[in-house]
Amino acid sequence: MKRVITYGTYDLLHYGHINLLQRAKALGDYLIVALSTDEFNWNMKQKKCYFTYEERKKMLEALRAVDLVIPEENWEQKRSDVKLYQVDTFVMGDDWKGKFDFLEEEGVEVIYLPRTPEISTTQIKSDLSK
Ligand code: C2G
Repeated sequence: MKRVITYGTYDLLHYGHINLLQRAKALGDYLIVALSTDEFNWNMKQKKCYFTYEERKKMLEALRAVDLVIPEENWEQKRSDVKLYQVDTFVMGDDWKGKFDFLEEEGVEVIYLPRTPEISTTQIKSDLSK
């Protein structure tokens, strides 16, 4: 069983997120999403989510592509996560290209997938505020 992991905030879930998750799942058999907690988002990413962690987790768990959702609480946990969950492949959108190549030292395949153009949570918020 090939295990894939990806990380993110996934606020205001949209088709760009879905495209990423479906491509990530297609790279293996089991997809784990490490979902940024509200505290991590606010303290480390200065992101104020519209939906709480529990609400964002519930939406991801409803997706056929997603097998497990775990909390992302800090930047450092990736190295231990890939060991703990016996991950074969780490996937992120290519806005993160190069940032997580160190995980190859843990024997993990690191893949950056092209982002879906023209959609983002920030764009949605901006459009709705007009
Ligand atoms: N994404 C995408 N296309 C978009 C928007 C997002 O492919 N139009 C991808 C991002 O590249 C990321 C995932 O969807 O891989 C989740 O995006 P965010 O929720 O914005 O995640 P981010 O805030 O980048 O958090 O430790 C890593 C961080 O937690 C990543």
